[in-house]
Amino acid sequence: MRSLANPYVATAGTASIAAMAALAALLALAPSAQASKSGSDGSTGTASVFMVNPVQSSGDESLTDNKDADSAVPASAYATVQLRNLDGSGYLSGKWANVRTNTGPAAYSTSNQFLFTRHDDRFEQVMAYFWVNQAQEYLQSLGFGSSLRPVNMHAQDVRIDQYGIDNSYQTDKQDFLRFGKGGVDDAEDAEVIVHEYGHAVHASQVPGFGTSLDAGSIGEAWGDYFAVSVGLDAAKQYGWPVKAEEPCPMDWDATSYTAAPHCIRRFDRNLTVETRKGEVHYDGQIWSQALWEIRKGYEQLGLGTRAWDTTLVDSQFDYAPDTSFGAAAKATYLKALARDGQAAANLVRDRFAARHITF
Ligand SMILES: [Ca+2]
Ligand SMILES: [Ca+2]
Ligand SMILES: [Ca+2]
Ligand SMILES: [Zn+2]
Repeated sequence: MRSLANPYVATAGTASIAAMAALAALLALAPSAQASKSGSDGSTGTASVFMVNPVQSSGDESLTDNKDADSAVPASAYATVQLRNLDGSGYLSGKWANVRTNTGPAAYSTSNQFLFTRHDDRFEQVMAYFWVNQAQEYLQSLGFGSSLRPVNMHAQDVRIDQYGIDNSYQTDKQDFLRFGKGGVDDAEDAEVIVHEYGHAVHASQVPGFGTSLDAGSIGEAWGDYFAVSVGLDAAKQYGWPVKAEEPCPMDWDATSYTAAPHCIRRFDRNLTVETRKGEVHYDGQIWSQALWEIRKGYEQLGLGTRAWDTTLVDSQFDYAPDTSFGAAAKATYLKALARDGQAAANLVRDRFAARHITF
């Protein structure tokens, strides 16, 4: 194994990753005890995660998966973070996320210490727990579940799976998110995790959402936008670097299938309803560009991105399961008018109109 500087904590500066992994493995061997050491009630823990993803935090577009090798990603791509809302069982389950695995052992720690690197399958379990919790905390910080209606405010089931192809998905019927391992393991990129969580958000707001081409496209667009927004908010919260383009979802997962700069999709392709292809991910870029430009407009109006995200999420309650672009844009306009005033509403109308979405 190539020797790397320790990415975790200052007090363990001389330990190798191999030694840390061995320690972590020992900690995982005692499934009878209850987690109790960190936090008065065992609800908090310590974890190693990517700062959204290694490409976004480093700006290094030349990083590649290299068959899941630890050496493919510098130690500086990891941050040590607090895990919150754990249930005290020692597993990665808690108030807002329950992580299960069909590949490798379930992460377990009697002291809620989850310090793994990417080659260890438990790293993706940790990423999934941290980022699902982070996304729910973000929604709650906007008022959802207190001053506003709750949004997917329950323990979301998540599976890490040896799913063969490079795909992850959310299924409404069984209500779990599933992350595969094609190319870069999907759950190594927070923007993949939060994108999928975005589908669960829509499903919780409007049961059965996504039955028309437009609604399906809105679902993909929202997932991409939400992934970027939650990641940027987390970067601000924790002081993490953002060295890649902001409107770029899944910079790390996309190294397997895009040329640099690696973005699975973009918010600046100037697509309109006339240039759509009838495929929800592609056509979603029509909608996500409007969402991104409205975000920028809210900043210019002095309202800020959090106000826009609040308005956007609140408006989504009003989208029909088979909505058209026009009807959803109108619902968003009306919510912006009610919450943020005429200038904000005009901005919403204009940015959708620029994509040829009118009402
Ligand atoms: Ca991995
Ligand atoms: Ca992948
Ligand atoms: Ca990104
Ligand atoms: Zn999707």
